[in-house]
Amino acid sequence: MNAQRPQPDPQAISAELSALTVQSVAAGIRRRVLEHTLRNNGGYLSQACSAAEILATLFLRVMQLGPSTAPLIPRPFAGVPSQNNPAALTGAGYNGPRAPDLDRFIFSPVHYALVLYALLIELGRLGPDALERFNTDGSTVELIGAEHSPGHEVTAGSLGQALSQAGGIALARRLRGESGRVWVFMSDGEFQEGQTWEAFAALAHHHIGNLGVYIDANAQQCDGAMADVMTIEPLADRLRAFGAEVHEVDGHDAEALAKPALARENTVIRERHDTAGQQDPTPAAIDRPLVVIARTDTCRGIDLLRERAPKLHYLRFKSPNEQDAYEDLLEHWQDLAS
Ligand SMILES: Cc1ncc(C[n+]2csc(CCOP(=O)(O)OP(=O)(O)O)c2C)c(N)n1
Repeated sequence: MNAQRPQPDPQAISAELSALTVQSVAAGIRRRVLEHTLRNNGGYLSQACSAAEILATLFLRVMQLGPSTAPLIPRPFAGVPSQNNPAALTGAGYNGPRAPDLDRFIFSPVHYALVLYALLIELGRLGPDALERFNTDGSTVELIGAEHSPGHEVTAGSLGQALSQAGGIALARRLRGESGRVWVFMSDGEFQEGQTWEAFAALAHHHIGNLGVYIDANAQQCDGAMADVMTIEPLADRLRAFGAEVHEVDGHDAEALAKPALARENTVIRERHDTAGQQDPTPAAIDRPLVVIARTDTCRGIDLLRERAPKLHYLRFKSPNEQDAYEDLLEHWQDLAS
């Protein structure tokens, strides 16, 4: 029973959390996803390699989030939301409370769910034991995340849907005069989807400036390299043509990842200041979405994966020898990190 577990010391936890850096959290994500992949003979490991710094930067440097309001061990699935099901929950509480001045996080490529859970654990927002419920019947800790899964706010298992939902949320926030922004994490495969481009057209039409998108441009998809299946390039030019402010950065460089968002925040603060006393000093002063294309490496931090490139979408060990090589890597993880 939970009541019998030794209770963690809140002071020790808060000291530990304040020492976190993007690099330490990213390394923790990769190690945790590797460990889980070994335990389950399968996992979305290359997504941890590509996205670790992006997600860590969003949570540590970019988004304004309050402390988690959700339990360390997630509640079981309580049914889909409906008028008749007041018990239904989303996993957004792990990203903090909903408040007018706080940001909202929308997680789109939900096959990356394990990477998000690992991040939440590294940040102390989710208990490590939560992964024991991963992909089991009745659990919200889904293999393919859904709106009830920790850190998730919307259901987006069919790729390319979450941006449209996030755009609606951002528009509603602007209409209410809320200063909090909406941040969306997307994969590059989603830019092969028509709905993504419809969403950008709508963002441009409604002059949505309180929304930012970070793309894990890892150049891979299920069947191999994006360029071989169906290219999305030139992505930056295409997004600019759809009215977005676009930055292309090294997706493993925390400073480069945070810079466009921090620069925009300074502009918003300046504009709020300039318009003080006038009627509508909201983030609508900036009238276009921010997009950060994070160019990433699917094998970052785990070179062993390169032996499988470009088929890296889901790692399942092909032989005991291969599994042993990854076990060995995990065993020596600390030595590699130091
Ligand atoms: C609309 C839709 N089509 C196909 C799928 C199946 N699917 C799941 S993950 C994935 C890979 C897409 O590539 P990307 O999103 O770039 O992810 P990565 O390969 O980097 O993990 C696909 C095709 C899906 N979930 N939704």
